[in-house]
Amino acid sequence: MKVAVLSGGGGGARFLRGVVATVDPAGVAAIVNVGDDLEVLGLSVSPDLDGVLYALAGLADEERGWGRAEETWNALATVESLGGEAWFRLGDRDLGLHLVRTQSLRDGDSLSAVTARLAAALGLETTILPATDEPLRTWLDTPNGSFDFQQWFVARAHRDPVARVRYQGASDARPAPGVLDALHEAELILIAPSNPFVSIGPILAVERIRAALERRRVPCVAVSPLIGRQAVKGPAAGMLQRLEGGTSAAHVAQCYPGLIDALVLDEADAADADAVAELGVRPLVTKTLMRDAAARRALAEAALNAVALA
Ligand code: FO1
Repeated sequence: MKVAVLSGGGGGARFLRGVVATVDPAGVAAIVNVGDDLEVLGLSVSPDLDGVLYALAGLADEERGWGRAEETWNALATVESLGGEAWFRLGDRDLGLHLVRTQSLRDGDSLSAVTARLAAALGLETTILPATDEPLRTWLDTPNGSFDFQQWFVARAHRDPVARVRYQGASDARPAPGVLDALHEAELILIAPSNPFVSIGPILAVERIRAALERRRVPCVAVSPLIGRQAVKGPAAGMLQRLEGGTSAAHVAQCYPGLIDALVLDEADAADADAVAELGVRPLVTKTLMRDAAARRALAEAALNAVALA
């Protein structure tokens, strides 16, 4: 089965593990957010692409939710002791990937080409695509100023309330090679349980990706990132409250107007199912917490079957 999955890093990457455990990984294409990308210590870092690469390769630190398992921090300690930039923590193992990516980009390769090589080197059969090869950066406007994503998220611990999200460069950004093909060839499109504003939003801000979803001939199923109207981790609930006016599953569905046919929501949010249905989106209620491999797989199966079951 051919499946295209729009994804961010943390929850999206875990969900992708469930998807590739359920269908042939070679039939899966992950279209990944690059709005969080940044340069640190002269290195090009793509946190969500790396989250997906590490998760699918079984290298991710599941507890921390980002970076690699069994990480050490010697290089960072040296950076810190020398007065270098240490707010964004790059571990020793993680650094190796950023070195390879940075060199390839400096040699003129595109982000999608480098990512394909990294995925192959990690033995992955799944296609991993940045949403775009062009610069697209998420900015948050807050009462305390405007910050790029990682300044807001990491350096300021996403404490500043967000009044507006902007996707700098999105209007000129073209989908990376392979993205539109993956969407056109897919028998099913999934939107992972990632933050709608800062993980999925930047992908949908690429006009031709949004248009491909609007004109889809196959079902598109989103998975809500909320459980009991709260985020499992991160700022999704606060952002939904401020930017959509609430944290029900219906508010999640409203983030994807005309783009989804079904929404998978948690049992704790079952009371929201009718409001989701009123939006013309089929609700599918199940357990969505991905605490282990069996739970990841069960959630992926629910999403893959959401339309068939309805
Ligand atoms: N998140 C943090 O909260 N603090 C960090 O120091 C940090 C470093 C980091 C390094 C590499 C990487 O791939 C991700 C990293 N993240 C860190 C996570 C990242 O900021 C976000 O989780 C994602 O961008 C959101 O999807």
